[in-house]
Amino acid sequence: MSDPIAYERDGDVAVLTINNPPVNALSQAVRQGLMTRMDQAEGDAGVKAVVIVGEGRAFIAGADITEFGKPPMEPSLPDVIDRIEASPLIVVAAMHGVSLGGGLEVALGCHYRIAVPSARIGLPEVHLGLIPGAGGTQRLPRVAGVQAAIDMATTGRHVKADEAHKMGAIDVVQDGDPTELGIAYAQKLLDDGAARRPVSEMPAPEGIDWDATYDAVLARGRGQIAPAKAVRAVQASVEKPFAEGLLAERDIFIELMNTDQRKGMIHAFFSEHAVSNLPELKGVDPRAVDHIGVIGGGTMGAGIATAALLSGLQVTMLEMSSEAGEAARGRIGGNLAGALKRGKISQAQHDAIMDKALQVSTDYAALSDVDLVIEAVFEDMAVKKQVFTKLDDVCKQGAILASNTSYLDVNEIAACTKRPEDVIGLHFFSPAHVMKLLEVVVPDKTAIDVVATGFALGKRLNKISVRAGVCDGFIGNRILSTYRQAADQMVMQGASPYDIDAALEAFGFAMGPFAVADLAGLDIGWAVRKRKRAEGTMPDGATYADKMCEAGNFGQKTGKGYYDYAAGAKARVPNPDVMPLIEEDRAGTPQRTFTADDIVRYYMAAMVNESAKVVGEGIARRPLDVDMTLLFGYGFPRYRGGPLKWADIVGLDDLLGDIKSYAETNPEFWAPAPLLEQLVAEGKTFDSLNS
Ligand code: T1G
Repeated sequence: MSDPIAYERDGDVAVLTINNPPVNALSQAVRQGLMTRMDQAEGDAGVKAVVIVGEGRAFIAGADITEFGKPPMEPSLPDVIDRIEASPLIVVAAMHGVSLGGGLEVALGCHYRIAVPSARIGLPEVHLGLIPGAGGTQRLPRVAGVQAAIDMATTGRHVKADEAHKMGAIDVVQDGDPTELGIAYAQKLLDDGAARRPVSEMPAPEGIDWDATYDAVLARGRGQIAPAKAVRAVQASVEKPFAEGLLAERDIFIELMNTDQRKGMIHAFFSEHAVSNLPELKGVDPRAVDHIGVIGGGTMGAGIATAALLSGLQVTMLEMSSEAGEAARGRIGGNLAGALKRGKISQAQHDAIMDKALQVSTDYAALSDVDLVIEAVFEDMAVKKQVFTKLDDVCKQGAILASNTSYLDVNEIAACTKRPEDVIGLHFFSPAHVMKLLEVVVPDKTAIDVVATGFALGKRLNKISVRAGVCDGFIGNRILSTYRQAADQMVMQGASPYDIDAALEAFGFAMGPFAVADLAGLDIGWAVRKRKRAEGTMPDGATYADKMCEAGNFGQKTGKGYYDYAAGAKARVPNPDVMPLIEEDRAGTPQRTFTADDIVRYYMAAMVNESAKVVGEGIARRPLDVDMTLLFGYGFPRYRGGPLKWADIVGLDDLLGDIKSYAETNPEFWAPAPLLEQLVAEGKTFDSLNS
């Protein structure tokens, strides 16, 4: 590749411009280029200062993540940064876009830093299961203080230029062209006789209560270790001389580089990008979507409308009455008020949305000009078919008709229209303007440009879009149904709901399945069981879960479910009425003890087995599609990468062995997935199917 670092002179100032699209990652060529160009500047007569600037949309987005897991290539980033800092010339970083991870570390290796107002800095390594590995935890405390450094290194959050300036990480914030700003600032420093200012020579900041900080960060990480390790690295910047602090940081970095959590989080990072980049959509132009219709202004419909409005789309909300329409407008207004309060939108944007972009109507004719319509009406096939029949009559040619159904057969819905090629499923997760996951459900006759439009809409709404085939529950809810049944099996065999929740929260879930059920409402499952018993697809006889509901225990919404919420949702005191009901139902079932590890293995075996069936049947395109679904829609812990990444790490042959042993007592539920058996037989991993 051509030299990624351009070299130019402007009077006494040499300008090094990094050009490594798309985000100036610090590849080996960039690192080598910086070393070479620093030598060139120092050998160039008359040069008294150097400016380092990024071409394109970023200063530097960080180390080149594609190099992770491969043998390290010289020069290392710490060596490059030490080389920059040791230069006898004054070195200025001119920053715009993002300066993240190694990018910020390069900037901190410079003697001065100038940035445009829209620039952002950050140390996001914890999102990759790592900590900064090129001096970030040693230099940032020296310019910004310990608290700011710990906040940034443990959360990975992006910090805007003005805040970075206030904390001392950036010296000057000024609007303009980054290169010109850098040259002018360097020239001013020379004119003022400013000295070089190596950060490593600045005094170490005051210490804090490190153990208390470590414990608090560890507890917040819910099993993820990198953030807490970052605290220890910052501690080294205070308690050790700079050179020894660098070594301490490097030791922690290398320790984390070899962890399963790093493997899981890097997998999540790349999968997050790959999941919406489907090969079959390459070169397919999506249809233009500027105006959408939403039918049904309940929580889900209002959330969908909110997400669309926040992305700049015009929305026509259709409800069945003016009162319902106004209630929908109120829900959307409430959602937008939250966005306003969080600074996501300005008051002017809020008012423009509510006064212009959002229209509410009770007349289907109002949808005659929409480019795409999403129905979010009652989950009943007859109702859906009525809606789609009307849409077929009213909507213009080329309009896309989408259902937000969470499990109904979208092929059957498409078949009731004269335009099945324009029908698709867009399954949002509640609250739709907050949850990142969008399942793009593709019926048999859907046109490829309609699929492309679904993904384009998902990107515009800042969603993680996953392609799903048509089956009961698509990807996420189908797998959820299976592992929830596994949890219920364990309850019948002797594990308490409380042990199960505790074991899975220790595994990394934010909430265990029974706490989640209390949050969602136990009456939802009760209604489904009653419907299925009425249809004859479920055996008669009330279970303990039914008896809980018959007693009015619906979970948080009634103050009691599996837990008693009298002391508040955080307390989660077990409801004493539950175990006696469970013990009644257990009668006749052989009992066994479950350790926390047993619980995780049983629960995860069910999740992995069903996931393998979903991939094997083509409902999900690749294992990574299942991983991203569970990460972004079901609270699976990100540092484990997803259920199928976790399975690869723990070993598929052991998992298959577990499943076969469970199948001895329940052969139908635990029938091994053919794909899992095939991978074990071939000695392959789920990851081998992700390319
Ligand atoms: N390395 C390699 N490729 C990267 C990359 C990186 N650091 N960051 C982004 N890309 C690719 C990405 O895969 C995608 O590729 C394209 O750029 C556009 O990304 C030593 C060890 C920078 C805020 O963690 O947060 O430094 O899919 O779609 O939404 O201490 O990417 O198009 O082929 O996300 O505008 C620390 C991770 C590394 C930054 C841009 N840095 N990246 O967001 O575009 S570790 C990070 C991001 C480190 C040092 C440590 C975002 C972004 P493709 P995109 P975007």
